[in-house]
Amino acid sequence: MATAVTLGPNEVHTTCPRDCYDACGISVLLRADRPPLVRGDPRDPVSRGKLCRKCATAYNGVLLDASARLTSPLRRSGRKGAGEFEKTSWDSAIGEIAARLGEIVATRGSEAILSTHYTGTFGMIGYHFPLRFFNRLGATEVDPDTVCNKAGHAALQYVYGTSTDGFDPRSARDAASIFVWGANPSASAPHQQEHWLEEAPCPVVVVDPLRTETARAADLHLQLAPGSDAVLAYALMHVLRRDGLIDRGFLADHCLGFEEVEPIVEEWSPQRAEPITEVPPTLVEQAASLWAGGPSLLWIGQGLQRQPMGGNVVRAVSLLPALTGAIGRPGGGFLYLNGIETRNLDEDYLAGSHLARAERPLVSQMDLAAVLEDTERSRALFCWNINIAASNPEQGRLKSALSREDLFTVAVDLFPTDTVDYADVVLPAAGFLEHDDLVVSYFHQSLGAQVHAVAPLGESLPNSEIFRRLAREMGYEEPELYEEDGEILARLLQQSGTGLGFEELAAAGTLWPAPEPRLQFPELSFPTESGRIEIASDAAERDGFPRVPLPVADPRPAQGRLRLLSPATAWTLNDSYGNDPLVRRHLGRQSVFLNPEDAGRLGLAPGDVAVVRSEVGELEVPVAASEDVPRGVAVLPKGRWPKLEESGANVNLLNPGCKADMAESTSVHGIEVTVEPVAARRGRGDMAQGRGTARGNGARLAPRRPA
Ligand SMILES: Nc1nc2c(c(=O)[nH]1)N[C@H]1C(S)=C(S)[C@@H](COP(=O)(O)OP(=O)(O)OC[C@H]3O[C@@H](n4cnc5c(=O)[nH]c(N)nc54)[C@H](O)[C@@H]3O)O[C@H]1N2
Ligand SMILES: Nc1nc2c(c(=O)[nH]1)N[C@H]1C(S)=C(S)[C@@H](COP(=O)(O)OP(=O)(O)OC[C@H]3O[C@@H](n4cnc5c(=O)[nH]c(N)nc54)[C@H](O)[C@@H]3O)O[C@H]1N2
Ligand code: SF4
Ligand SMILES: [Mo]
Repeated sequence: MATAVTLGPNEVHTTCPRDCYDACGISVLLRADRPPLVRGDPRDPVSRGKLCRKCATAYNGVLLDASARLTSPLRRSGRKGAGEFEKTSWDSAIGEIAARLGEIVATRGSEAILSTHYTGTFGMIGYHFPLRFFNRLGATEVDPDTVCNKAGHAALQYVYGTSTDGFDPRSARDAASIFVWGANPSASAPHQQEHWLEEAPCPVVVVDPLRTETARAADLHLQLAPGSDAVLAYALMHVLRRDGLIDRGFLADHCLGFEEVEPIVEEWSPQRAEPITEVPPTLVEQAASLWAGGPSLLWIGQGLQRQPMGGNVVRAVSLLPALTGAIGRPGGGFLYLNGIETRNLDEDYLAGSHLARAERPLVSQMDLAAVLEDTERSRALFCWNINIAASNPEQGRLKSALSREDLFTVAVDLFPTDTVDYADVVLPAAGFLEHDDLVVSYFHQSLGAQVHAVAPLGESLPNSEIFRRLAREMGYEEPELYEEDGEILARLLQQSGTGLGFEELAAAGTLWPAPEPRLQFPELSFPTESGRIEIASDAAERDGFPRVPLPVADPRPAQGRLRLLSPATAWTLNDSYGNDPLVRRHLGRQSVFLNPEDAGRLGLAPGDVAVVRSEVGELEVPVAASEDVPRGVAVLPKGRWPKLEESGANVNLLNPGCKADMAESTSVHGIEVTVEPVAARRGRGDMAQGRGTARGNGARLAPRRPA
């Protein structure tokens, strides 16, 4: 399905490649003597003419502002972390990096070089091409997904054999209900909230401890205690079983091990679950009957699995579609992420997996600070597509490890982030408006062309060109390291089977290679060991997990402690745009949101400065009271640039980097903190100026879009 895009003169159609479900179609209007105007493309079926508020601001703000960007390679001139640099040339920067890497490979081995990266760009080339270089080099890989969603991937692989072959969102037209479990599209997928969910022809059920805008707009909100999702899933299954809504034929033909969970299902009535989940049994009954009203869609959020038992939780929740046989039917299924293979793209080709001469060591992002403290283990660090000093756990410890004089650090970014401040050599990356790439949404099963609209700012270069230059300087000979972007794009489009060239794709706008909604698991064969849906899993058992997901919840925080959640806000994309002046104005001061009752009990009035303390750090921030936050929970959203805060830190200063039960993955939504008034109530005066800092008890978690 293609929507023909007819461009006006001086207009370029492109696609947003950020780590976001939406992958919006964008129009760039080139104007004489003025910066280009970057807007949602009105002809694009995803953006429908409107970008999210953060990109509408930052794409016309810092993104093309040469004074905010890195525009030339830099060498460190001050102490580590000071952010003091002098300009250098590409040749000398690349020469220095290659020399240092060569020396480390010769003396310590390539494993002493670490590569940490994530989804700064999720353009296919910008994300994958540098991996060819690191595969050839044999560097230690800092496992990217462990900072985001790896527990959920691992869990779904046990149950369904895959986590990246989700439902086709277009199949909502045939769904009896949509469950959004632990995702907040009102912030993290704004166009899916505004279009897909609002236009869904069926009831929407949201499961989230917070009353987000998504929860407000839903037909039913199950506001559960954080960390109690597995128990809630069992209570729902209990009702389905009790009311004869289970598809026993489907279970017998396509699933393994229902008999092992059935006795547990029988035990966990909504009444028994309520003291743990805090969800009233009548709401569980309503939700179960909506789910079983026909094939239904389950959106498993990435936020859901960032908790101590995140893997168990996702295994438990993912049983719902199996129990009602909602798999392989239009309008039924689950979605975690739609991977690039659903568009037939070959990840191994893109990343040059075959270039690795031996298995590369893997380190969890949760262990990065510890590994960087170890002077034997780590001699050099590459940070690209990531801003670890803002987004990784153990912010204090990480920054001291990054201060090591003998840790040769290279940062590749668009902006002078906190991470860049610790680099020995800084390489300026070109932004997505400055080069071509291919964008593959992880929600819709669509493709979009990222088309260069303006020249790279200053001397900046796309990631791919930077790593081609490095490969050359290292003297590598493999041709894959030098493949040009145009060739890669042509090859990818060939793989996609659309029959289009890059220019044709650009002209087509957002394109769905499959004209009709794809069925999830149409053959009802699953890439598990047994070929069935594994409700009970030998593989999980071998890996040291229970055979079946268990109805367990995290213990409630001890007296005086609160569970800290730090989800996305609508105004930043992870830590990106935290430096945009307009974005910062809208965000207001970094604040901790509390339920008014908790705030009162703690002796805190809105605007008071509180000390939020965890086992690894403390942060002084003003308090905002909000009924959207349940009792026992504190919310301090992610997305701030530490160095731009008065405290010099963001919420990850409080993050001890504990791992979830599976895959060494983050459990950032499982942190416990205390919140106390700052003794002298200092700062009350400043607080009055803080914009966006909510006052009174009516504060909303999400600052509203200005008119
Ligand atoms: N407390 C808390 N912490 C969290 C989370 C949370 O929920 N709570 N969420 C976690 C999650 S889900 C994630 S994914 C991580 C994300 O954390 P990060 O990956 O650090 O976040 P981003 O801001 O998406 O992007 C990183 C950097 O990539 C740069 N960049 C953009 N485009 C390019 C490019 O083309 N080339 C290069 N070289 N750089 C580019 C951006 O300028 C930015 O500085 O944060 C995690 N941290
Ligand atoms: N505006 C914006 N958009 C983004 C991002 C961003 O930073 N800003 N980040 C992007 C990235 S990298 C990712 S990974 C995605 C993530 O997007 P989402 O999958 O939506 O994840 P989060 O925003 O971390 O959290 C979603 C919800 O999980 C809830 N949650 C926390 N603990 C629990 C729990 O125990 N149980 C349940 N049921 N829910 C819980 C939180 O309250 C929150 O409302 O968004 C992407 N889109
Ligand atoms: S970040 Fe997401 S919502 Fe914003 S423009 Fe990009 S794709 Fe659209
Ligand atoms: Mo993420």
